[in-house]
Amino acid sequence: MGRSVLIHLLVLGLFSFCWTTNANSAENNTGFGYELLLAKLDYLEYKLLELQVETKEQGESILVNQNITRRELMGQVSEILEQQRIFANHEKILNAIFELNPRKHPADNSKLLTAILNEPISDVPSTVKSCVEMKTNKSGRYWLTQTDLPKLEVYCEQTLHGGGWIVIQNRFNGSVDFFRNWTDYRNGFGSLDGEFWLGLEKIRQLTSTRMHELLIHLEDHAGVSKHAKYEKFAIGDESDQYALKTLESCSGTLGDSLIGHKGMKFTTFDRDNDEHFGNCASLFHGGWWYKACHTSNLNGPYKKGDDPDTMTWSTFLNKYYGLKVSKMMIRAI
Ligand SMILES: [Ca+2]
Repeated sequence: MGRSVLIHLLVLGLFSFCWTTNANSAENNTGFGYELLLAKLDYLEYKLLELQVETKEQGESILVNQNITRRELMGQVSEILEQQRIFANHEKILNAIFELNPRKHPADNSKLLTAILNEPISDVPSTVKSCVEMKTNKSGRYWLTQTDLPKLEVYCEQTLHGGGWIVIQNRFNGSVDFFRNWTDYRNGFGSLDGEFWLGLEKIRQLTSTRMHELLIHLEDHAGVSKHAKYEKFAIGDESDQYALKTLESCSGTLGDSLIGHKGMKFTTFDRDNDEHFGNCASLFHGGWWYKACHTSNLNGPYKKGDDPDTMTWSTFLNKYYGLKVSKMMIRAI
């Protein structure tokens, strides 16, 4: 705010200086006095530009450091807009004076400044230690910076079921193909802003460094939503084929269609770790902790119908049924 006050003083000084000089300008629009006026105008204009650029650089620096909340960012933007408004007034004064002797017009500088100020601010996700400990209920993308883990971008679900959830799987319109190979399921695929699978390696890192609970949120095509919550959830590492090693205490309205998969390794069409003589991922077109083969298939084909070869959870309606929405989330405990 100190900068705003300085800008006000500069503009007021300019205005008063111009006012006293205007009285003599009609008969004296050349010579040393007028040149002095132009020099001062140039100086003031330069200082305003300098302040605007400095403000923008400070804003960018804060973004790079990622230590700013969105609310604080909007405060910075408001300050820039206020300074832009002040500069617009300054430009009006300059225009009025230069009508006397248009040796130089400030329009070019003004255009430059407008271009700088209108430059879009990149949508950089904020940095948080965990979805649970953050102080906002705004769901979205965030960078997790846990001391014992590499920096990781995740989607935090902050409204459903009390919030604080890291979404590990999200499906709602079938736009992303989930019939993928081992590498894709290990590394993750899709977009955090849309449908996605976070990736087995990231899920392993998260659940092996801190205990997590698991929440399954499902909706059918009639708009009915149900959920299941497991108090403890963890998977093994890649040498263990990301086995579903911890799954405890199911509650909620969905029924438990995952417990039969506990202890099973993950299977994709190019890596058969299931107990079936064939490959369950090839038979049911997904990637899952298949046994021989499944009671749930949330990475299966996105389609309607009474069919185990769908995105399904058998205890939702006590039959295999293609669902509309599937969201799998974990939360640190
Ligand atoms: Ca098999």
